[in-house]
Amino acid sequence: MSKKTATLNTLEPVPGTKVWPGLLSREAQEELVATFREQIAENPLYQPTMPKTGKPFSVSMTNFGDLGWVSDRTGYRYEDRHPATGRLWPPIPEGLRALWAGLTGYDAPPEACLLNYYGPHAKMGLHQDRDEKPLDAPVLSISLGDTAIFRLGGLERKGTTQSFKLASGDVMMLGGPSRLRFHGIDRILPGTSTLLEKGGRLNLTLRRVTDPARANN
Ligand code: MD6
Ligand code: FE
Repeated sequence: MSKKTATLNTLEPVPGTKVWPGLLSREAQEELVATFREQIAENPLYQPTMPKTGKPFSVSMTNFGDLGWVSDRTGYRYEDRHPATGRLWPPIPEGLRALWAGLTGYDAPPEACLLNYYGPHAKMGLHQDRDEKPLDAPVLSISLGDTAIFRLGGLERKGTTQSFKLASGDVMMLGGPSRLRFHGIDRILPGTSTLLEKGGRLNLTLRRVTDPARANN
């Protein structure tokens, strides 16, 4: 992936929440989409379901890396295989691993890269990312395609929230005191990007899942 960046402007709306608007060039975005396209036959998007209720998510998902985040009636967890194909997840694209190393400064590589696909009506409810062991590792998020309205709350579900837009090529991090902030996607703005032929939005989140300081966890 090209290292060329449109801007090195870093925004930090609250401590630990960092946004790099337009960090990925159009060329880098197209390269990522091409990589995902190549993988899609053997690593298809699937529709996960909510724990207990079995209600389908409006977002479809797949993963890259040693571990992938999955949800079904039995709960949320990380698994090394695709729930529908039974295959190991493909590796995290090199460009994304380099981005993680450059932006997080974390001393171990990411183990999971969750890919979320949003059609025109998809959204994601307010949630915390807390299925990972090392909470000192941030979660790094890359947005591709249509712009999304991202909602950022506090450390409790109730309480005040703010929202901001995430456009194609924007990179965002929840780390430090923001690592467990509630967040979600209110909606996407269809037709705001030409990156994906059929429209919609892709979001990638890179995570460290196991504690690098411990051999077996
Ligand atoms: C999304 N993002 O942008 C959903 N999680 O589609 C997330 O859930 C998220 O952007 C943890 C850290 C950053 C994120
Ligand atoms: Fe999240």
